[in-house]
Amino acid sequence: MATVMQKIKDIEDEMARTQKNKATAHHLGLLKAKLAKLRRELLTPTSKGGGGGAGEGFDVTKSGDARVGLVGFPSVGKSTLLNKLTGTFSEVAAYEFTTLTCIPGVIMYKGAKIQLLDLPGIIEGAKDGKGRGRQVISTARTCNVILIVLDAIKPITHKRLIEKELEGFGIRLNKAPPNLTFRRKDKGGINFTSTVTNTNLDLETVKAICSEYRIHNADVSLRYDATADDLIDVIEGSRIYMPCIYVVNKIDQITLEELEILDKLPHYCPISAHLEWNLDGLLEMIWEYLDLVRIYTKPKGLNPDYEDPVIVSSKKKTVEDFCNRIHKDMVKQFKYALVWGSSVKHKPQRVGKEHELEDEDVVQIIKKV
Ligand SMILES: Nc1nc2c(ncn2[C@@H]2O[C@H](COP(=O)(O)OP(=O)(O)OP(=O)(O)O)[C@@H](O)[C@H]2O)c(=O)[nH]1
Ligand SMILES: [Mg+2]
Repeated sequence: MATVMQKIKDIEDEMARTQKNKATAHHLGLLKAKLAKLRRELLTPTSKGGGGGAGEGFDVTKSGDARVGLVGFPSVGKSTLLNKLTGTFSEVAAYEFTTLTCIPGVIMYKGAKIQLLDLPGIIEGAKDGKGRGRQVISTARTCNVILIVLDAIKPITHKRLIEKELEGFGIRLNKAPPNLTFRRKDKGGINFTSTVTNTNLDLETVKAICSEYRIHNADVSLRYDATADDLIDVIEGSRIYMPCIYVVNKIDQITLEELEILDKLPHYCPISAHLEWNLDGLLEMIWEYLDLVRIYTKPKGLNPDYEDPVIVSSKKKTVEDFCNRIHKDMVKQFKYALVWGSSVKHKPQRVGKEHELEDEDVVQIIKKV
C-alpha cells in the first residue's frame, strides 16, 4: 500500500519532472490540488497513511497578550535567544536537538506580556511526519508571530527549507489572504472572471483544480494575478496568515560586508543572541509585527493607569473588544465610553461600543445604573 507520504513524494517528483508552460499549467494545477489534499489528510488524526501521529501541538497553556514562537533547524541558537530575552532557562548546547519539548518564557515589553516559545529544532520533511516537526509546526500555528531563526554561517537555502515546512502545514508567512472570490453554486458550470491580466491562471487550470475537489459549479473572480496555489488555499480554507521575522543569529561570526547585505533584506533581523547584539532591535521588530494596541484605563475621578495597559490586537480594537479583555460581563453593563487620544477629535469624546480605539488611547467606561 502506498502511504500518504509516498503519494506526496510521487506527486512532488512528477511536478519536478513537468516543464512549466502554458500547455502544462492545468496539469500542474491539478497536481498542486492533489498535493494539498494529501497534506491535509496527513494532518487529520484519522489518517492511516501518515505516521508520526496527529497534528497536535505541545501542551503549553497560552498566557499573556500574545504568543511568539521560535522555529528553526537545530543548533541555530533558539534556546540561547529565549534565555537572553526572557531570563527563562532552556538548555543550550553545541550538539543538535538539545531542546526536546516546548519551553515557554515571558517578555515584558511596553506593558504587554508576550509569551515566547522555545521549540525543538525541526528538520527537512518535518511537515511529512519526520522528527517532532509536526508537533513543532502545530504549535507554531497557535502563535501570533513566528521567528524563523537562521544561522548566519549556514547556507541561505535553509530559509527556504523552513518556509516550505511551514507552508506544507498551511501557514502563510508575511502574506495577505488571497484577494479572490470563490463561490460554489448549484448549476452553471465553472465561471472564471478577472479584473486584471492573468499570467498564472486560466479557465482550464481553474476547472482542473475545481474538479479535483469535485466542484463542478462555481464562480471564481480575481482582482489580482493570483496563482494556482492561491486558489487552492481559498478552496481548502484553514490557512493561517502569519507575520514572520527572519532572525539571523550568530552575526559575530560573519564579516561586516555580509552583515550589510543581511540588514537590507525585508523581514530580516540580524542578531547575536550569545553576545546580546541587537536584541533591542529585535524586540522593537517583534512589537511592530505583533501589531498590538495599548489602551489605558481611567477609573472615574482618578488618573489613567499608564503602568498596566489593556492590550488588544489592531484587528480587534473596538471599545467592545477592550471591555471583553477586562471582564466578560463588562459589555452587559456598558452605557458609553469616554475616550481621549488619537482615535477621537474631542477630549474626551463620548463613544459607543463599536468605536475603534488607537494605540495609547485612554478610556473610561460609564456603566448603566
Ligand atoms: N557564535 C555564536 N554562537 C551562538 C550564538 N547563539 C548561540 N550560539 C551557540 O550555538 C549552539 C546552539 O545553541 P542553542 O541555543 O542550544 O541552539 P538551539 O537552536 O536551541 O538548538 P536545538 O535545541 O538543538 O534545536 C550553542 O553552542 C550556543 O552557545 C551566537 O550568537 N553566536
Ligand atoms: Mg534549543
